[in-house]
Amino acid sequence: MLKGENEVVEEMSYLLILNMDDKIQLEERREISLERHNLYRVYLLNDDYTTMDFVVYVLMTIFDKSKIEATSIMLHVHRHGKGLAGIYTKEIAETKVYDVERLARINGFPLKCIIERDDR
Ligand code: TYC
Repeated sequence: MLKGENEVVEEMSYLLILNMDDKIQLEERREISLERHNLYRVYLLNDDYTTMDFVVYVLMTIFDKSKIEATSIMLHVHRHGKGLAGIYTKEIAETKVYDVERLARINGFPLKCIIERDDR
């Protein structure tokens, strides 16, 4: 298996062929066609100063959540310290973190988020 940004996964597959003379032939195939993209989890972190309304606004505008979903994620972060905002490719996850923290600073809040590799 080759490791990198886009992991290439080697797969074996087997094809059963019924020949004209009724003989069954087994064909082995090695495939290196499956590309698995590395994904990253973006978490929001709790703090004592960012308002609940602002966190809901961030989740709706930057993470495309509905008001109900955003409120539920915000309350989870408030109670447990950390909550999943979304799962993205590396570049998009990094952009989300940048956008959240820039919007927070502009509005005078210390809201932070972190990225964790999603290795399921
Ligand atoms: N704990 C904040 C408050 O009581 C609300 C909050 C929720 C802040 C989620 C950050 O990621 C956060 N105002």
